[in-house]
Parts: sequence; structure tokens; C-alpha cells
Amino acid sequence: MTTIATQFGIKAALAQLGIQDINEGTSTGTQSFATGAILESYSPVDGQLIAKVKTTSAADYEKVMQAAIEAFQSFRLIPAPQRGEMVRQFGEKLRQNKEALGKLVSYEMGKSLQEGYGEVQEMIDICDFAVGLSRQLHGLTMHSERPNHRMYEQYHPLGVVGIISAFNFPVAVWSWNAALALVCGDVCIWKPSEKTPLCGIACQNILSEVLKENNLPEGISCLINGDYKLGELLTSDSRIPLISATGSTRMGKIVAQTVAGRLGKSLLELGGNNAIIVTPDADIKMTVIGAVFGAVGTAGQRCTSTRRLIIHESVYDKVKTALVAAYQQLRIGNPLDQNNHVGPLIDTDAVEKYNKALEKAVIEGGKILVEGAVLSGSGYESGCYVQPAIVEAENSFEIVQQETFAPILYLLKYTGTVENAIAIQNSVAQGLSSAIMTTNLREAELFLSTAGSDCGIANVNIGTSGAEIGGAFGGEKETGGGRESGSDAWKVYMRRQTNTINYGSTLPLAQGIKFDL
Ligand code: UN1
Repeated sequence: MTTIATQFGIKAALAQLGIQDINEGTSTGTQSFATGAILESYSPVDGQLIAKVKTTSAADYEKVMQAAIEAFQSFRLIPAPQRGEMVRQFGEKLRQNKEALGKLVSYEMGKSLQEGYGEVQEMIDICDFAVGLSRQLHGLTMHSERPNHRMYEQYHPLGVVGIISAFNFPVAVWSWNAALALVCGDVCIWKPSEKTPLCGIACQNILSEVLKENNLPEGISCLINGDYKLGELLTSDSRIPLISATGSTRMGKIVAQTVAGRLGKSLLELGGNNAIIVTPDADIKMTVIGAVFGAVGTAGQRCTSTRRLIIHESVYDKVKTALVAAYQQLRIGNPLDQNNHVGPLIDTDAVEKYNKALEKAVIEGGKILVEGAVLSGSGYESGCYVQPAIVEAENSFEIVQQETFAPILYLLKYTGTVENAIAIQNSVAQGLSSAIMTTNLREAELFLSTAGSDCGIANVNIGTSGAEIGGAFGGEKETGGGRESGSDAWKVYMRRQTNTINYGSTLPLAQGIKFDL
């Protein structure tokens, strides 16, 4: 029998990425310590077991930590551009492995193959960005108030950075953190989602080769696998100055409190409840493409997925009809088959949450426009495939206020001016991504102004998902306030030091204070 894994070259991809039937899930570079329980990784694509992973015990964790601390002692002293060269080589290896890694992402996580490749492309892009950055880790110089004094600031590496990533971007989000942290001179310990451990191992294997080829210590990049208890070891560990965590708001609140309790720094990328405002002047064709991709791309499991459409009453029916027609065209099925638009949800728990959300929407008074359904039969054996749904709702519904990681799009109507739509858009607890579809300059600029969107990302005539790595990525309010990836996000991975140098022969004090002996 030809399985999906053989038909789509998954077996070959796994072999290329160094993934065996049972993998050592704990590793610093090429060296592995793994004595914890076995974690099995099943594909949501066909429900098949892909491989087993040995998890990290508390004792293993301690060994990994020691290796990381030791590696930091030497790695921090390597000039930043040389660390950049290492990241450049990593980017090259990602180019060579793009196809294999993209396939694994698609098969283990369930996103479409194109999106799997796109994720690896984000990794390559952030490596390129980090290479340039390795020569630009600069601080400011200031004029001292004292004569013959010079004052400036410089950035030093922080130490061990803990990275906790989610299943939905099983490789890219780690790389946003790791590529920057590495050029900054930090070493990393990564705990990927338990739902996508093989993606973590594949990345680790690729980076390990680079470390080995450059005779660099293995502890520079460490991988640990396990459940939330392992996460707790990481977040409560005062040897880790920075924890970067991506996941739900519920998880982020626990991480933030634990890290703050020891006065560590945290960088949080949590839930979104992203909306597109559609004004009377919107280009309807562009709106439909942006909204459909935003709502059903990655089966609605991006933190940037479009969850709400806030449509002006004058174009409401037109947009609604166009959307319903577009949803009829959607092909749901094996994400490795490029004829399909929508792949499976990550697991059957996610399917249950999707069902519950739709039920709740109806109980609260929502009107179903495109019916949801769990698909069964040939090709849907994993039980993770669902029909993307559209519901007419109110922003005040409890379910609309929540982030459901599934392809459910809520249509909300607004009347009057764009200020009303902006108020609806901002009336949720989350603040990640937002967009406006309009050809009206006044509306667009108002949306981007201080009186406009309160989100970390605000787009004009683009959907809410698919941000480029060059910008700082993250959001406000319950999204956690962190910024990753481009712009000056690197600063969080370093400690800032202000230096004042007296090159004169007297010791004047600041603020004019006299202290004569
Ligand atoms: C996420 O869902 O956690 O903007 C990250 C986007 C992607 C990243 C999403 N570049 O949709």
C-alpha cells in the first residue's frame, strides 16, 4: 500500500534530516542525553506515527544547562561578525534542506506544503537579516556634562536564552529567536511544542552540523523535549536571563509571572484576535483574497489568523456573498497535495475546540453562513480535517472575544464612520494584528494614527497574517508586548551598558557636586 509518507517523499525527507524511528530528544549540538519518557509524534495529515522521541528528564536538563553555560563562556568572546558568519552558514544549510524541512513541517504540523516551504523561507530570511545585524549591534554615544569625559553605551550578550515555541510555526519562530540571539553572542536552549518535536530535532541537526564544522562548542544551541513541567524548569531557572515564549495567553501569564518572580526578562508572543475592517471604499476582490487566506490559511492556526471581519453595512451583503462563494471553492485535504487549500487541525483536541466554539456562537445568537463540519471518510482518517466556517455574530459575544485556533470567521457589521469600526476592532483583550481595506486615504491614515488600531501590527490593504521578518513582530495587551524578528528586536537579547570615561586629570562629579578632600 502506498502511504502518504512514501508518496510525498516524507521518508526520504526524514532520512535527509537525520530523523530515525526513535530519536534522542535532548541534545546539545551533536551530543545527546535523553533518558526521559518516550514522546510519540503522530501526523495530523494521515494519523500515522512518524517517529518517537526520547524526552528530557530533570537530570538531563541539568546536563544541558551546564553545557550551555560552559559554551557561553567562550562563545560570547567570539567577535559578532564571526558569529554572523556561523549564522550565514546555517542559512545556507537551510537553503539546501528547504524542501525536506518544508515537507516535514507540512506532515508533522499539517499546514500546506507551500506554507511549510514559506516557513523555512522565513528562517532563511531571518538568517540573512541576522548576518547583516552582526555588524550593526551598535549603541549611542552621548555628550558628557563634565569636561574631558566621554560617554557611550554598548550591548553585551545576555547569556543563556530559553526559547519556548508553539506547534503552529514549529521552525520559523525558533529561528527568529535563535538567529538573533546567536549573533548577539547568546546561547540557546529550545523547548519546541510537544506536538511537533521532530521539526525541532531536524533544525537542531542542521545547526549542529554548522557548529561541528566550525569547531564550536555544542552547548551553543540546545534542544530539550518534554511537557509543561520541563517548561517550568526553564522558566523558573535563574540562570536564564531571558525567556522568549510563544503560545496561548493562558500559558504566557504563567510564564510571565514565573520569570518576573525571579526578575528575569520575558519576551511574549501570545494570542491574537485579529480583524480586518472593510470600509465602503474597499476593493472587494482584494478584501476577499486577504480575508480568506487570513481565515483559512494554516487552517486558522496562526496567531495572526483573521478571526473577525468588521464590514460597513453598505458593502456588507456584497462582501458576504463573495466570501460564501469563495468558501465553496475551498478544497480541504492532504496539505502535501498542492491542489488543496486547507489541511487538518493539529489534533482531535483542536477539533473539539472548533466544535465547541461553533456551538457557543450559535447559543449566543450567531447565524451560521457557511456550516462547519468535521470531515470523515477516505483521506480524512486522522479525524483532524474540518470545514472552514463563517458565522454572523456580534463583537460582544464571549466566543468572539476569545481566540479559537481553528478556521472560524466572524462577520460583524458596522454603521456610520470608520471610527465605529476601529472601536469594535480594539474592543478585545488581544492586540496582535489588524488591517483595514480601503482606498480612502483619510480612513487609512486614521486607522494607523494614535486614534486608530491598538495592535502591534496594523496593515492597509493587506490581510492580518503573513508579516515579513524585517519588521518587529508582536502585539500589545494580552498578546504580551514582546517584539521578535526584525527592526531593533535584537536589543532584548543583549544587556545594555553605559560607559563613562574620564580622560582628564581631575575628577569632577556629575550634577556639579563638590567633594574636596
Ligand atoms: C505565529 O502564528 O505564531 O505573520 C507567527 C505571519 C507569520 C508568522 C506567524 N509570518 O503570519
